[in-house]
Amino acid sequence: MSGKIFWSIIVIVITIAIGVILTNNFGRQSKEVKEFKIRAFKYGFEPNDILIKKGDKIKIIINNSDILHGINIPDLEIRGNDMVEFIASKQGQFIWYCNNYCGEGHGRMQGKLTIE
Ligand SMILES: [Cu+2]
Repeated sequence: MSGKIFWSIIVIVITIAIGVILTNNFGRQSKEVKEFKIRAFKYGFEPNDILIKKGDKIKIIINNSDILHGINIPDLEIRGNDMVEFIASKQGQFIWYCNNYCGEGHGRMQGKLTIE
């Protein structure tokens, strides 16, 4: 291999590596995670109303303050007991429910997620 070809390959590899690093860093900055903390209790959520924007990267931490509840958003196919993470993919209003049967008021446990 001639020296010219060798150094050309080195330059190409370094250029690609720099490109990958820059892309990853900018990607991270534009997708900052928006974090919410929700307390779940018999029989409700606090807060029970969340407003976010389409494209937001969301993390909801669920504090099950008495027994296990969790969150289930059927329209978005999102569910979890202690935490849910997702990207808000479509606009609309979505009701979330309790993810685990927790007593006679389980069916009343609701919250509303609005994606603008
Ligand atoms: Cu519950």
